[in-house]
Amino acid sequence: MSRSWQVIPGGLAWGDRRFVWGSRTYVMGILNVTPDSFSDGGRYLDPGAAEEHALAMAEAGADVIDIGAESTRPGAVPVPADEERRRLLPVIRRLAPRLDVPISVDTYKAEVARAALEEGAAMINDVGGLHRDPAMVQVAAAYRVPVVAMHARPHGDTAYADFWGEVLGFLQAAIDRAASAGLPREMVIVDPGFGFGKTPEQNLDLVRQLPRLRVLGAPVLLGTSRKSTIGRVLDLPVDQRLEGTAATVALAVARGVDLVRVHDVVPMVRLVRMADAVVRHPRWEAPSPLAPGGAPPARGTGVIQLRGLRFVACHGVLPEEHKSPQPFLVDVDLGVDVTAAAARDDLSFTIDYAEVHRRVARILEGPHRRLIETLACAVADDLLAAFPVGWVRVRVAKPEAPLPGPSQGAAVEVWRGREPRSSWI
Ligand code: HH2
Repeated sequence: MSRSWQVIPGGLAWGDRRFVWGSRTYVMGILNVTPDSFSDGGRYLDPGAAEEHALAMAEAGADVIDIGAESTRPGAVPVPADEERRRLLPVIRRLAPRLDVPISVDTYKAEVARAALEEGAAMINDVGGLHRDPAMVQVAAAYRVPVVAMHARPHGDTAYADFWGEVLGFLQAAIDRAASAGLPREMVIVDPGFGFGKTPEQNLDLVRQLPRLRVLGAPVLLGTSRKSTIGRVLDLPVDQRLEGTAATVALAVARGVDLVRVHDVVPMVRLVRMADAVVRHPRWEAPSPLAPGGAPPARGTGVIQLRGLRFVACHGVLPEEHKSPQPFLVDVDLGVDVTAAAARDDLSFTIDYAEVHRRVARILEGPHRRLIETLACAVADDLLAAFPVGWVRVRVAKPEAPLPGPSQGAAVEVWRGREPRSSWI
């Protein structure tokens, strides 16, 4: 693997390719090197055909190529790791030097993921959600690559006591598992697993209530492409599900999805570009970092404000500040569209204050920092990465800062906005 991943403000970078969550929707193109995948089984078993198809998807605008060698469709015959490697590795070996986008390996087996990373894959897509093979997190952490953790239950096992509670709990556990293995939390992408142990109605609900995943503070991937729920709704066979897929992808973009996993890259890239132009185009200008404290954005659709979050900690430059805790006060402004939440009176369409507080606390109560500048920037970057906001403003105050004369302390305020629109078209 020649290029490495970096955590950047609001996202990830792979070499000079940037994935800034919230700035646009990223497209993962599917390449199944299987004889039996439900929609394209047998078409790309030949490494040459697979290579051509992957290059064509990248050329059409795919941001990631996801290569799988074991079908997950109901009734598929399990593939031993040896056979999976035999199908995958020649294709990855040919493609890695020729592709300018990262290759993701679609497997739930750690040993297969490791072999694929050795050949040049740069990401793992684990339909086992980091639960099925306990060694998967170690592989992701050792190679320091992003991993998609997908929620799944065995096909047909659809009797949930609490559907959303289980999906969110499962994905939160995957994030925690990755973090405790040493993989940066920012490198976990969550996927609710459309079509994996869910009824058609539950699958539709995943799309309908996609913003509920935001509580996890991780980028979200959704894979609806050509799936049987679409066939059930439209009563159409697998080769006629393009429009149904398009509807789900457009709705997912409107609900803030970060990546979509699709077979039909040409139409879906056009679709997400169009939908992004409507949805992500900032309806207000992010406030200029050069003019902090200025008037609120003229055309803003909303600002969520948290004031005076209080923490007691030992940050500071002076030796005595390392030993004696002192208070820190944090104010947060989040530029966010609140109209959908207001129209429905539904928390899942907006940002949960408690989650914001939890994230701020993790930084303020985290490792020692000398400067409140560092704290303010860390909080701002973290909130921008975690939530679908256009901009954030963070003020960190130290009311008892040791100053030479009487004072009300010191504070630092930072602003962060999404990238300018010109850089994401
Ligand atoms: N769906 C499939 C396979 N891998 N990975 C993620 N993260 N999310 C998904 O929804 C998902 C996935 C099934 O689709 P496909 O690869 O086309 O079919 P098959 O498993 O039959 O090869």
